[in-house]
Amino acid sequence: MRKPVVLITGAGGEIGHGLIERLAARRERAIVTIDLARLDATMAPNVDREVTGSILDRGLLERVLAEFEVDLIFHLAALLSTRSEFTPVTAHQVNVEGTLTLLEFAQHEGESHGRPVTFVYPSSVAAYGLPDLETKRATAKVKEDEWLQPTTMYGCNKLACELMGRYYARYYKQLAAEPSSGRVDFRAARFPGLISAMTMPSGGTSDYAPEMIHAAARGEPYACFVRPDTRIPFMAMPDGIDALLQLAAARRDTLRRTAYNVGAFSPTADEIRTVVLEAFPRAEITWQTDRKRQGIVDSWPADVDDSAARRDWGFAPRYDFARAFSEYLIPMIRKRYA
Ligand code: AKB
Repeated sequence: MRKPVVLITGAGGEIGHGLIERLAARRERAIVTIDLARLDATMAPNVDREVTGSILDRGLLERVLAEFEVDLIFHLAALLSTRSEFTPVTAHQVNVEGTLTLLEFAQHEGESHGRPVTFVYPSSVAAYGLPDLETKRATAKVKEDEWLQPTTMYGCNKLACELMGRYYARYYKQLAAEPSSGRVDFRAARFPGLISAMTMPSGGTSDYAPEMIHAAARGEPYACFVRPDTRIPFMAMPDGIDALLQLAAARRDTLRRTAYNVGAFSPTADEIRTVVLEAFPRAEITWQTDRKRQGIVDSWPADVDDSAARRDWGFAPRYDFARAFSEYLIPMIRKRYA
């Protein structure tokens, strides 16, 4: 009998780091990972099988299918927003075709063991696209079904994957020819910018916040690539991991949507600079706006309405802006660079 396992793609990235640590501590399922690169030495011992390769490699996925009974997937592999603008075709291949390949894999896996596979997908606020700053300022908290006109390739990819997931879930039963044929229990959380004390993101547009904090802690100058008044939602990484685990564990019949907003705090870049300077008074943080990256964050909402996630699966972030800095980011980052 094959034992149920959890499969994590893009496991070596920022979210994978925290997620593997938490899943390994729970010891509920064996952990199988897929990433293009080897996991770093601190993570590898927490994993039962580390597969090195691409999610676009169907042969590789077939070998995983043959060997393991995957009943839970965290599909984290993706190219982030700034990087996707430089290589939009590759972004589509990795972000959309990769997800489609994995949804098919999940469908086959579900058929082979007769139960739906829970497929947890980190979507993004990049799925939204507000037309101009005036509209952004007039829109306090965006709801899931509003302003879904993304302006970036990454945003288009995230929205496309949410819709493909919904298709594979056959969630809207009236549209499905055979309602019971859905073998993929797809669940997506639309994440804001995530800030981790332990790892640095790469290729994202919300990266200015973590970059500013880590540079200050390392005693390096930092030129912020967005205007001081730029406001988008953020979340501390531990709350992001909690959200994924809670969403994965939620009872299917309590979920009224396939994609949920999740948010925590929504400071301007200047407010972030102020708290960073309070913690690291010698930090040198200047402003050097990058027109393209500014355009991307200007199209993202200033904040999100996450009441559906709170109501349906009990989402409740532990860290607001003040606590994220005073109880998580500053102490952990100080320790990291000490
Ligand atoms: C990015 O900046 O691309 C990501 C995101 C908000 O999805 N951090």
